[in-house]
Amino acid sequence: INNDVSLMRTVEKLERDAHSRVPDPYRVLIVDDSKTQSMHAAQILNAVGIITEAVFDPLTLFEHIDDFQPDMILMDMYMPQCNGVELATVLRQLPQYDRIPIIFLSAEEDVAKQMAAMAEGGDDFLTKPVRPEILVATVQHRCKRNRAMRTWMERDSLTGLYDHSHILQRLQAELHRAERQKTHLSFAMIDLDKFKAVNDTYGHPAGDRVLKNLSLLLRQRLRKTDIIGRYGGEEFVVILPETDAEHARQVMTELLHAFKDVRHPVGEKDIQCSFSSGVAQWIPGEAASDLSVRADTALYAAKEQGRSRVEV
Ligand code: GH3
Ligand code: MG
Ligand code: MG
Ligand code: MG
Repeated sequence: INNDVSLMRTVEKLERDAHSRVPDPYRVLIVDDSKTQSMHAAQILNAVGIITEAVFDPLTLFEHIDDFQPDMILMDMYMPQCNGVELATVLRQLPQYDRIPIIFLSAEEDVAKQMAAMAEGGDDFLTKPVRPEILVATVQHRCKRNRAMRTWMERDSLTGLYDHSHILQRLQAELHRAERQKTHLSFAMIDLDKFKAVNDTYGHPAGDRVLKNLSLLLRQRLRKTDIIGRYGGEEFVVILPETDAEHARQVMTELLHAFKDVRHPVGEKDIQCSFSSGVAQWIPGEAASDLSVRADTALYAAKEQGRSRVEV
C-alpha cells in the first residue's frame, strides 16, 4: 500500500468532511444553587442532545468554564454566595469570557430587575417555570449564533484553525487546568522549511495549498483534546494537554514524517515540503509567554541543526 497516496486521499476526505460535518453537540453550563432546578433544566436540554454541566458553587465558575468550554451559560439569579447578575458583570469584564452568551433563568418577575440583569450582559431572560420548548429553542438559538460568530472571530480563514490571539487564550485556560489537575502539558511550535522558496518557485496559491494540507494533517493526526492554531503566516502551534516533552517529541516527529510524505498537487506535478518544530514542556508555575519563548528557542535550534527535525 502506498502510504503517500492513502494520505492524500485522507487529506481530500478531511476537506470534504469539513464541509458536511455534523456539528459537535452544544455545551451548556448551568449555574444554579438548587440541584433540583439545575437537574430539571439539564434533563430538558439533554433530551435534545445538548451536553450540560452543573455549577452549584458560583465561586468555581471560572474553573468550570476553562475545563468545560461551554457555548453558553444558563444562569440562576439568586444564589446564597453571590448573585447571577454580579457574576455576569464579572464575566463581561474579562475578555476571554466576554463573548459567552448568558441566559438568565429565574423566578424573578419584577421587570425592572429583569432589565437590570440584561443591562449587565444577559442575552435573554426566561422566567421559571419555563416551558421546555421555549428553553430548548432559546438555548439552541444562542448556541448557534454564538458558534457562527466565534468561527469568524477566532478562526483563521485559510485553515480554519484558531488564530494567534485565540490560541493564546486557550493556552492560558489549559495552563490553569494543568495547574489544578497537576498534569503535564507541552507546547509545540511548527515553522515550514524554506517556505519562501515554495512561494517564489510555484506561486503564492501553491504555498497556500501546502498550508491548508498541513492544517488538515494536524487535525487528522492529533488527538481531539490537542488544540491547534495558526500562529502566523507559515507558523503553527499545538497545545498538547496531559503530555510530557518526550511524548510530545514523538508525536511531532511522527507528524513531521507524515507531512514530508504528502505530495502537494501544483499544476501538473507534486511538491513535497518539510517543517521544523520546537517543543517545550510546561514547568509548573511558568507563565504562558515564557513557555512559548522556550518552544521558540527549541524551534530556532531545529532550524540551526539543519531543519526538518524536532528539538526539545
Ligand atoms: P526557514 O526554513 O528559515 O523558516 O525559511 P523560510 O523561507 O520558511 O522563512 P522566512 O521566514 O524567510 O519565510 C517565510 C515565508 O512564508 C515568507 C512568505 O512568503 C511565506 N508566507 C507567510 N505567510 C504566508 C501565507 O499565508 N501564504 C503563503 N503562500 N505564504 C506565506
Ligand atoms: Mg437560586
Ligand atoms: Mg517563519
Ligand atoms: Mg519558515
